[in-house]
Amino acid sequence: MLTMDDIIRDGHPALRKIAVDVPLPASDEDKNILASMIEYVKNSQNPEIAEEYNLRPGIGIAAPQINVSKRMIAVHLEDDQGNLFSYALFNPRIVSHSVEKSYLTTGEGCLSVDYSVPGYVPRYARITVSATDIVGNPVKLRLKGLPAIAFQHEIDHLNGVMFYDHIDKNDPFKPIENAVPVGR
Ligand code: K3U
Ligand code: NI
Repeated sequence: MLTMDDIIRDGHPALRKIAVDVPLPASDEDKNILASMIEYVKNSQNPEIAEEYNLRPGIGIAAPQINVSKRMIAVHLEDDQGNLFSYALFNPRIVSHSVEKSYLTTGEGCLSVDYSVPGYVPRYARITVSATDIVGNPVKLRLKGLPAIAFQHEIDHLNGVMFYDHIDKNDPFKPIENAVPVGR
């Protein structure tokens, strides 16, 4: 199982690389890596397991964060209405997005960043994501709210982008135009 020892930290060059597409159908090795990623996220949200293995809680993870520069992400979270979004995906792509923006009122964190970087991170309010799931089925997701923000955070990791890259350096809490706030 993955632990925090497997997660590379800010400053590691792999976090700034563009990850490559996973050849499909996925190999058993890639499927096993992706399965271990969703397992990490689930385990990290289980207080007993998280304490026993010293896991920092997360709502998602991307393969570059475990030094695997391939396009794989896992997301496991509940939205504000209690709907579960649990996905382990190969080659996710944002195929369309709203003009309207959104941002988390609390700002964002990252398992690869051991300090807090305060500020608003502008995101698209609504996105459509195409991908392939772990058993090889095509997936198309229409997302808004926290799930949309989490997917954008994880897909950014595949492109070598960190959440703090989006924060205005001179005015981190500058109001974001045409944006809906998202709480959690
Ligand atoms: O946001 C976090 C959280 C953890 C438990 C409950 C509720 C929230 C922790 S940071 C996190 O989950 C990152 C994980 C990363 F860096 F590996 F991708 C993902 C994320 C954080 C904030 C907004 C969107 C995505
Ligand atoms: Ni992150």
